[in-house]
Amino acid sequence: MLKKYLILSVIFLTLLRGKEKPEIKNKEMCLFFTLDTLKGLYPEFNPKFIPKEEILKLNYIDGKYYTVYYSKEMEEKAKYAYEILNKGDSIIKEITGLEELVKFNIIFLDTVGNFYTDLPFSSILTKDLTTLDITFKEKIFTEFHEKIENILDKCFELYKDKTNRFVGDGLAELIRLELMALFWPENFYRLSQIFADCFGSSNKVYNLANWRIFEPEDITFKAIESTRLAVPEEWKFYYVAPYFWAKIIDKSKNPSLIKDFIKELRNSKDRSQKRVIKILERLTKLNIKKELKISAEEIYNNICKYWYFIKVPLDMVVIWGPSEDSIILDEAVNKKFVITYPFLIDKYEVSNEEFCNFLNANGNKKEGGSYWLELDCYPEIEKIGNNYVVKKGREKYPVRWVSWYGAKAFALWKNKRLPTEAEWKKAAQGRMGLKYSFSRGKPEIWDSTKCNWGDEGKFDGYEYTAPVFAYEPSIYGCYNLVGNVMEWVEDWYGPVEKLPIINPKGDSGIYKVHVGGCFKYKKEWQTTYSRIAGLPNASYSGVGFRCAKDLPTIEEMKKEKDRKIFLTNITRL
Ligand SMILES: [Ca+2]
Ligand SMILES: [Ca+2]
Repeated sequence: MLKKYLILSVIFLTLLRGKEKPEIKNKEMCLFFTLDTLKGLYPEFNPKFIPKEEILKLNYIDGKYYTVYYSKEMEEKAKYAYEILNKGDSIIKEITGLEELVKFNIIFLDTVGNFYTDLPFSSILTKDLTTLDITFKEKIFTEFHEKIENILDKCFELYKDKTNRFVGDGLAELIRLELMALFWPENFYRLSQIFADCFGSSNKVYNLANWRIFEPEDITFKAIESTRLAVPEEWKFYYVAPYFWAKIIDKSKNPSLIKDFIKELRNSKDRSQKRVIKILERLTKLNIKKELKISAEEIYNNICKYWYFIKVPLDMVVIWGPSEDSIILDEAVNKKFVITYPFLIDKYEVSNEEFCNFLNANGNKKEGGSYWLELDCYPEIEKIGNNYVVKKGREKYPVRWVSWYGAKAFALWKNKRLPTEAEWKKAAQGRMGLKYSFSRGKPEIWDSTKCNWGDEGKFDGYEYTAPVFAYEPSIYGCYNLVGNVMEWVEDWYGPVEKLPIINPKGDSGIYKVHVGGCFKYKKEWQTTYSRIAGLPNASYSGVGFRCAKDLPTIEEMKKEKDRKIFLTNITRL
């Protein structure tokens, strides 16, 4: 999550830094200045404009800090934003020791919950980026990051030294994380997915001393698109820098290190990186140059000391389920559903190799009158003596001819579960309710080369199944949701009309559901809505599965003794 709105912040930072700041005459002007600026930057951007007379105002209690402009339907969110920003200021002061903070004069909420301030780094959601999962709360917390950057820049001109990013961005992120932990603990572990992506399989060493500022030409919308799949090197420092700060505060055993550091910096005319390192070395008695080199392995193994992060298994992704995102279970019925909780889902369909390991550990048992795997029909796995063996070359292809019972047993053995139909469809349809899981946004166009369907190998490259990692992944990073093999889900097959709208689950029937089209079927079946009924003890040549898993709750994570929210000396509200 973090990377997404950091990307937005940095785009703004870079795009706006070079621009001359127009004079703001009054608050009304400021409101329209903000939106006009956005429109100027992005001609495509067309937020819902609210007629002036319908705009309501919420003034800060002392009239000192904020005016929130909002439309009637946004009242609750406006109050929430106001409360958080107000209390957040006192925490920022506590951590930094800065008496004077850069103020927001104005906050504007548009009718879809986008959030702007009169700071030049105001966060937005553009039309191009509507597929990003940026929730209202996250937008508010982004403001803290930007606010700290503003303060450090204004008070200390820290960004003048372009190699000095670890000071400003690192501190801003550290403080932002603290605020999130306080105000939003139930979602605080969201950043975990980024850490898994960035650091989980890397032995790279990041040197924060080399972190340079972005130049405007570095940022293109194309680059943003690609960051959904791979985080560029530069972005990774946004995760390394707050870790650096947390670690040196911890190692120096000085909880007021930030305060002391800022005080020293204020008294110093030289604010170069060299000077900053010297100050930190004196205050911490640590070799800061050495501490600025942080390996991926170190951060991945130790990040949980400082924040409530979960480590996402490398073969799974997190699917976030904010309530405003809707999905369609059945195209014919066209009723919309929502999932309100986050969960984990496998990136890949379960492979022959994995299922073979399961059979070798547990045997091929009978359940519901049938074997978990129908070996008589399935030439890709065979039993030789007491062992189950995959036909050479077919290891990474999806397992098929598995009964629903077999899929369920495998999931339990892996300490996972089957996804519900709604969860699978949420993973496939994303925020925009996509028809094809290979789409990157709307409008959607069928592409016969983007998934494995029943084309007899003419276009998509595979006549039968394709390896589980074939083709480009979905917007959430899952492979072959649509196509390759259809996939068993947890639900019993029943009328979609009768399901509850929130977190639906088909809990009665005779048949189980499998979803998503397969290599045997025509293109009409290769959609995120498609569903077929199958007896749980039956197995099919075109049906496999993938697994899902619950995320740990914050209470469960608190039980792990090495986790702590870092700056525990902060006055709690
Ligand atoms: Ca094919
Ligand atoms: Ca599939």
